[in-house]
Amino acid sequence: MDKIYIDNLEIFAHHGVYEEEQRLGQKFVVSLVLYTDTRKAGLTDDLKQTINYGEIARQVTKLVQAKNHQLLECVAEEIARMLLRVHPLLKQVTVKLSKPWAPVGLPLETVGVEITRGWHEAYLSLGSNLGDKAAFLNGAVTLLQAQDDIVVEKRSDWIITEPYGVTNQPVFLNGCIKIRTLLTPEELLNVTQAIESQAGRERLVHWGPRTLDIDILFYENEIIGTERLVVPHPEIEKRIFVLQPMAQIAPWLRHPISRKTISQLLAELVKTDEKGRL
Ligand code: A4P
Ligand code: MG
Repeated sequence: MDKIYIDNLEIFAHHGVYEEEQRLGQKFVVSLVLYTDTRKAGLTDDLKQTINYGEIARQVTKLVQAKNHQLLECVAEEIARMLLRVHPLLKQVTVKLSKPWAPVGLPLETVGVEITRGWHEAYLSLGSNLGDKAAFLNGAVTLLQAQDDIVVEKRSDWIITEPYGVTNQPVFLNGCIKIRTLLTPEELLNVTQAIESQAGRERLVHWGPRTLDIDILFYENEIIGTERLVVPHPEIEKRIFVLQPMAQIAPWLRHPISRKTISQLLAELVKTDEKGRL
């Protein structure tokens, strides 16, 4: 991806663990790598098509001086988050923050932290088979959208589906959404589980009836297998109630393990189902 640089922006501010650092203040030096597509700006010579580095430098200065923190890590995280949220053309940012006057008492040149943060694309599946199902699904979208670090970009139709797994339960309303998020996969799971709880979800029966179920289907092309989180969701290729709505919003998306597209997975599942019924 293209990059825009800001090197060694000096800011006088009051961060640090020591009381003197908070009281007297010191010099901080910020360098940024702004990852963005500069192609349009390059062809049109139009400032509106790109990120204005003057504006960014002023925003960063204001932010660094607005509040006192103990840790450079915290200041760097705030800078990255603010820039990614304010500038839609910014996909990713590297923030390097150093303290040339750090009170370490030894002859070092500088100390600092460097972090890279960015927007991540993810797909979620939503399901409900109790109460006002549409209201639960719509409510989940509204709550996700209300999160500072999540943008809902696409939504499938809500479709009525027959229960899978435990079959003697009411029909489901299912759908999928595409989001963009600054959260890590685990943080995203914390948010989706909090929204499930808000919808009065009780985990009584595995695969049993529920007011709201939110599963993380894909998070970029990441393959995750921890005790709490398996991504891509391991049941995607077996579930028509996931593949049908996914085919509406991302038919070309490739499963990172099988490398098959959603359309392919759906066609294969429909075929196996038909064979099963013969
Ligand atoms: N977990 C691991 N990976 C993930 C992930 N990618 N996304 C863990 C979300 N959670 C993940 O989930 C149990 C644990 O899975 C979580 O604590 C999390 O740490 P749960 O939602 O508490 O339990 P559950 O929903 O009963 O089990 P599970 O396996 O999530 O079931 P599913 O996969 O959600 O399936 N039929 C139709 N037609 N439509 C449906 O929506 N849903 C289910 C439930 C069954 N049949 C259905 C439908
Ligand atoms: Mg679930």
